[in-house]
Amino acid sequence: MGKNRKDEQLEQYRVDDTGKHLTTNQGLKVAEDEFSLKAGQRGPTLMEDFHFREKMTHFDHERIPERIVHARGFAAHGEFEVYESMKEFTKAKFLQDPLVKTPVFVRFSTVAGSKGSADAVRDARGFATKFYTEEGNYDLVGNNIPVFFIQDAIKFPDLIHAVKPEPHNEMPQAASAHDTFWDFVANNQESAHMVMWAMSDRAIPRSYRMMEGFGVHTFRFVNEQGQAHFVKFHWKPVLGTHSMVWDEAQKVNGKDPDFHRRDLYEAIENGDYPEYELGVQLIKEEDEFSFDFDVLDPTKLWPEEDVPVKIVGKMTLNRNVDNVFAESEQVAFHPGHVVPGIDFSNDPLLQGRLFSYTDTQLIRLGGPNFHELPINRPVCPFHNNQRDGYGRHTINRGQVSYHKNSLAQNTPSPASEAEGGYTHYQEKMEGHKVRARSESFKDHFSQAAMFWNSMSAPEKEHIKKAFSFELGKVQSKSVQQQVIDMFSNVSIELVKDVAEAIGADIRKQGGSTVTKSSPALSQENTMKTAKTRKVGVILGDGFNGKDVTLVLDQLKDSGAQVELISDRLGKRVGLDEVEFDVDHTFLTSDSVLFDSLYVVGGKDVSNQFKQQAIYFTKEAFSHYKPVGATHDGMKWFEELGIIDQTGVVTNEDVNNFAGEFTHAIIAHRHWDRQLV
Ligand code: HDD
Repeated sequence: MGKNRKDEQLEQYRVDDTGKHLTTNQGLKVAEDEFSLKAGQRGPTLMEDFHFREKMTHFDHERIPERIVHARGFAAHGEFEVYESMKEFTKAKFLQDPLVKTPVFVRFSTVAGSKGSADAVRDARGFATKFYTEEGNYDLVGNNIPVFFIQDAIKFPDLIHAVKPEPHNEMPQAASAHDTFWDFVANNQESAHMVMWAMSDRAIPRSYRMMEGFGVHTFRFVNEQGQAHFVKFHWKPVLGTHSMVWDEAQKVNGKDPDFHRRDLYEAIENGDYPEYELGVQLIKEEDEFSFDFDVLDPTKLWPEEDVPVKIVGKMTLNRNVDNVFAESEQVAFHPGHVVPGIDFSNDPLLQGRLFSYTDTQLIRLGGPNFHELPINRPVCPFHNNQRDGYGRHTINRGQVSYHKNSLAQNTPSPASEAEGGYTHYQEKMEGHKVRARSESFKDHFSQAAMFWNSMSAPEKEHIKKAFSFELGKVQSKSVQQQVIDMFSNVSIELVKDVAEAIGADIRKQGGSTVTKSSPALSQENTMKTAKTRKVGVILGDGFNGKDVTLVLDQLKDSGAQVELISDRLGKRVGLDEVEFDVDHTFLTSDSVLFDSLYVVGGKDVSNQFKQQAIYFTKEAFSHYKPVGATHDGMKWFEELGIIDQTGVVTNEDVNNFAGEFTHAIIAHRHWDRQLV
């Protein structure tokens, strides 16, 4: 793979210390790095020890403040290409030429948890993309949920105070299942729609590679002629949108708190590059008022069946970072980083974000020169009269640092529009200075009900369970009841079971009158494939090597990833002397770390081995995962009493088995199951 422009730029900052002498930061070679300088072997350390002082001081200052939200994240490099010119709608250069590959850096994150929190929590996920374009950096700072909790940025500190651990005891970590969050929800009912998403499967994605991304706000595309369209941005994962189940997610957080970052990192290392198509929904300026929602309201989506998503390009993530701190931690995103052809709307949430992001980098990255950090530098030149400040790298030459001037021929000079100068869309504005919210923002429940209507039966079941879990953790009876009252406006079918689970009452009848649904919102209708699905193969000594090899080869041909689990590491030997290297033991892995299990067993396995295999199978089965067995595994499935259930594949003919099992894997989960 050739280096793209960003990669080339980063190269000049990369350092490899291997094989080099140890030096101080001043370049002085160090003769000794184990003993501080002392007055006598048993004496006190001397102030004079510059090496000790420098090493310790640097260490003492290693930590920077974590992000106030989205602290837990993981990022990767990649490229974006447009499929066809978007000239009709926008003049943004990176959206014109299909031959141009624009370098990108994407950071995925959870929202509420601290930097060291677990990955598989119930939360929205951040999906922030920095495009290093020829015209400057463009940041699309989105989430995996297309709407937001609040309609005005002034409420963001309140929302985050409510969802973060409670201040008197700093609990719970990375969870919304506590009183203050639900108190906020019940008393800020604009949150209804996003809460529905947050209680749905969307909030526990299977992988960062299998979740959608959304710009959330309405932005503007502006073309060469100055014509504007309202636009909403979508990322559609090529592998489809898939989730875990809640019990599984909670266990994953114990078995592998790094589950999502490991998944992304390993996929890229294996060459299974995550891909996402960029989609846009476009609404003409003159149609601004043609919808039953306000296009400026960030708690509303544009149903894809009404405003189709036009797929315009593809992003491929193909390189892991060299250093997580230098790149993923120091990257600074900002919805206000735009390029000509992309402009804002008056969405009051977006407008407030335009202030917050630079402000937060000042404290987080320690001053106004964070744009000079390697990961944040544009790949195009940048020139202005800004000077100095902590950590300045650039050595600006010359006498002049002001505009206008004559000593430097009035340069750096503003560029005309034709020369690529950014001009703001000339929207006509008029109005009174008011602290208010538009009447058109006041319907909080119609789209929440549409979301509910759009869910498949299992998805509805999961939402009920999520509400029951979260509210079940709330201590205040009053808050629990208020939430039931609030969501009675969405669906009585939903709140009935939840109220019963938490001992609350249904005090409002009626539910919503909205019957509309949007099939695009259900994950049931997503792309399904076996590609990159992890199959755990349970086998011990004495297996049938020929048969197992055939099955594993077919699974690999389908794109699935096969990993071997046994009672100990090392080689397992088949009856026909076929050998396999074991990847994990029952101790070091767990069924929750796999998409499916293929249980083979072996003639020479112990009873304990069998019990472990059954335990793994039972858990995978209870998470609706495809499970398959041949040989000894079939007997164990019979013992478990799961043979006739959906997504349970057994077949003595290994050829048929491989085909059927692959189909079961493609289905992702088998909801139609009686749990044993
Ligand atoms: Fe935000 C980080 C996404 C509303 C203020 N936000 C942040 C990140 C993402 C989002 C993905 C992490 C970027 C990274 O990986 O470094 N935020 C959103 C979306 C929102 C949203 C999709 C609603 C549509 N955010 C929002 C509001 C405000 C902020 C209303 C404040 C007015 N967000 C911030 C922040 C953060 C941030 C405090 C923390 C770290 C950072 O910016 O760089 O400024």
